[in-house]
Amino acid sequence: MRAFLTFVIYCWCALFFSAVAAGAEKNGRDAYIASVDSDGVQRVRIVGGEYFFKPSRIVVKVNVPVEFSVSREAGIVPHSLVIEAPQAGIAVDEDLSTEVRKFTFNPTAPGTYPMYCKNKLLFFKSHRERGMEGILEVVP
Ligand SMILES: [Cu+2]
Repeated sequence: MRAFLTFVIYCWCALFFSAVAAGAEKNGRDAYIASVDSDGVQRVRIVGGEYFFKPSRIVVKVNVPVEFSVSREAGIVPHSLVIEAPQAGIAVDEDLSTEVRKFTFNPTAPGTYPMYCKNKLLFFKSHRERGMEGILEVVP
């Protein structure tokens, strides 16, 4: 009985701290502010998984080319990365692979644009609803 109680308390603590960590991530503490490389490109590495993007908040400069290197964690669940911001010349819709894929775009207007995974398994919440979303912030 005592061992069982210890186990229950341990589980509670583990749950509590993982919830706190998830909350911190949602608040954008893992923001990544891109720097411009010597060849004039802002490079950003993004990893997706159940159910997050890392980093979940990305800050890039306007009118400077951006190169995203994206992949997903190992596992059977498929993921994607979507950013629809035609007003800023951004149209990203990529399926994520465990191998890193690169693509570039040029953000043409400052603003805050959502990025998310469009995947959803029938009858279940979408990955976006489960927290697989983030923010791309384009700054002057
Ligand atoms: Cu997903």
